[in-house]
Amino acid sequence: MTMTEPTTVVGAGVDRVDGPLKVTGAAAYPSDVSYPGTTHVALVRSTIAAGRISAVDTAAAEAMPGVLAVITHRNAPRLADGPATNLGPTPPMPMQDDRIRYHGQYVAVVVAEKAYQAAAAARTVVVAYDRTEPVLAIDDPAGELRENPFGMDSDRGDVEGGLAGADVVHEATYTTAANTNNPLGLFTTVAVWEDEQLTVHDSTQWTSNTHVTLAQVFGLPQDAVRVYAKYVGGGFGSGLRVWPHVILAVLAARTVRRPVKLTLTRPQMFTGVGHRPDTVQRIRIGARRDGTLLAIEHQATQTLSVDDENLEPLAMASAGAYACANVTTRDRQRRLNIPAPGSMRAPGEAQANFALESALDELSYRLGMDPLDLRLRNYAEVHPQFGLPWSSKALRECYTVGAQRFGWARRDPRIGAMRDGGWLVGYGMAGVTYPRWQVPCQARASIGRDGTGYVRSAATDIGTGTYTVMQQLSAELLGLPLDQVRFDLGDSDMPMSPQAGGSGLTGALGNAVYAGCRELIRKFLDLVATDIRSPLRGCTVDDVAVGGGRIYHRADPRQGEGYVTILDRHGLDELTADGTSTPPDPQEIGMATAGAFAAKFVEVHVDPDLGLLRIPRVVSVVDGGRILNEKLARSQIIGATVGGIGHALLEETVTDPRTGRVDNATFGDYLVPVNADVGEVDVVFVGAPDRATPIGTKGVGEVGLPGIAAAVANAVHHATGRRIRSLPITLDQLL
Ligand code: MCN
Ligand code: MOS
Repeated sequence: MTMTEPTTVVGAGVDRVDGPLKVTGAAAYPSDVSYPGTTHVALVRSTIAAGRISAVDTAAAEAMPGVLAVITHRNAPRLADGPATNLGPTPPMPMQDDRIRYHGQYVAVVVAEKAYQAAAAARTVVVAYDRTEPVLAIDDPAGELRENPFGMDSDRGDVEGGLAGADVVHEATYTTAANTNNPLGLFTTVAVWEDEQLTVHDSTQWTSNTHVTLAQVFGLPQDAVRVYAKYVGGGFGSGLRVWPHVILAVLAARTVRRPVKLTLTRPQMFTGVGHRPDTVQRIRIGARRDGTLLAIEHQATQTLSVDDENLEPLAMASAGAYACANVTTRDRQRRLNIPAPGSMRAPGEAQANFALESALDELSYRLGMDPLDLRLRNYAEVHPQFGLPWSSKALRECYTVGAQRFGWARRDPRIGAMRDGGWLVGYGMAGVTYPRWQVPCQARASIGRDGTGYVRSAATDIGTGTYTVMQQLSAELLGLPLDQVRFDLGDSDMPMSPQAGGSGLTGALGNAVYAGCRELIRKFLDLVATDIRSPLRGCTVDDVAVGGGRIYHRADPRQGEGYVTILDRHGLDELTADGTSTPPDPQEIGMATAGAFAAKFVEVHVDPDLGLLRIPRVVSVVDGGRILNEKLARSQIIGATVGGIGHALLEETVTDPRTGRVDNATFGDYLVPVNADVGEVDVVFVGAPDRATPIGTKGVGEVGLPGIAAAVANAVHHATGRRIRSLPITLDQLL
């Protein structure tokens, strides 16, 4: 049983299996879940960014109609800290003391019969503060500066020596604004206590972690907690951590001994579930006249919240991208009185790629060289840090196919030389080397007497298509038609799964499904190992293939029998097997485990009189290894391209420099791209199955985003001669 037997299903762009449930409203998102007697929660947030609570008056709120409880730091129980995860520690537990760390921190919880009663009562809670001066700016020395917070700073060769020997040195500072994830589905937690048994429905990207965290925080045995996340209305990284509101919902339910539903408001989504931190990045880059890179230095500072940690390596990206002998990367975090930053689609990569790929473009002009040629000149044939061959890399093909589809050869390199009527036309490009994220995962596979397969894992589908691609993969691996396999997820009682994050779920889960299905077939073969009635007796799993509901000899497909026949003969209702996947070890396999690669080409039109900027077309060519579902993977790249356009032109979370309040925490004020902002988006997949794991996939959930901002900025320079080094690129910068 190997992956060298492709069926027509896998790879095909089959429609989402959960599509009909979603469009008919039958799919229950956490906000759709309702238990009899559900009560509702409203949250009160601090109106200062730093200081202490000096007094709280909840009397009026407690007297309001329908109010069941008001919880503040004064009556909240002390909670244990959550666990450290592979993304860092759980955010600090809420309402454990009187300290205010940021504007928008939860200071009171109102529980009432009805949502409107809770909301009305929340407005009457009076909180008095002893305010201190908040630290709010990334360059404010009053904020603690953490050096090398991820332990990932790197030094290769001798950067100063490389720069000294370079014919051309480019040095510049790039800045990127804070952005807010803003999934459409407002995060909701439904919590129910029955005796000492806790059930939670949550908008999370990581069911297993919410499960473990709630057990630890509330001091419960693991089997006393069950977490569901069957449908999640998007996350883009904001559902990777167990945020304070989840803890407060559970606490509220325990306090009133009734089911509780808590749905964040849109403004609360700006302060309570993370955001992409703003950055300042310094790049020094030097090259020989022929374009050979001699040195790259990348120093990045990003913001961080008080008492929190956020794993977001930035500069590190520059160490693995190009063949360059001398590279230094430095990451720093400045602690401020701001809501906690967290992962947002392509965390770190999005910001770092903007700096590096802009710097390369600037260098190309200094060298008088085509920007694409400069990238190709410094192509990393082997992993530049580890010296190992890549498990797969088709970045060269991304560049050449992209250039061809885009018509890069038509580009007149002179600035401002291309026009469309009154509009200046610019062509820009960028490359992306995306890191691989793979962590252990488990799945369970069964085949029943009715001949259907059932595969499951505690994973989540946040809108990506996990249900669909895992059903496709299970069908292929079990040799069953697509509609005879069910894949289920989003339940912490199922085998442990990692986060839908780091573009890593498909690989981790897919390989766990592979292991589970293979183990299941082995179990069938075990059953018939000495069965003289079975044509499969004595076969190992490597001797056989599957298809049409049967296991058969690889060498002679006529020799075989159906799952149902075997189960019948042995009087079994079903067989079940577990599978685990673990990340491949580069040393063991002798390869650098590659993530996705991509080349982005962008055309911009700029109206020099009005400062208007339009993006009529984007070409993204992506190497994602084996693509499980062409349609869904394409949607991933299109969606991320839209996110990239937001990053480039529109999105900016504005914090008031005096109060620390997020000033634009609504969809009216926080701009995201709409249909009219997005032109033609051409997506192509190239490459071959990745060699590091049996299923051969690489992640594609994020790679569509980085590179867009740099390609836009580079195109703007080509069109106008203006070099914009800060995101978002706004109209005023173009006038
Ligand atoms: N896929 C595929 N073939 C591959 C890899 C992926 O067909 N070789 C498709 C599948 O449909 C799969 C999807 O792409 O479900 C994403 O797979 P993967 O790259 O493994 O990413 P994850 O499953 O880990 O999903 C998380 C990723 C991240 S990190 C963010 S952020 C993000 C993203 O996915 N958030 C999203 N895409 C999103 N899409 C939607 N609709 N909503 C979000 O919040
Ligand atoms: Mo993605 S930001 O890793 O959920």
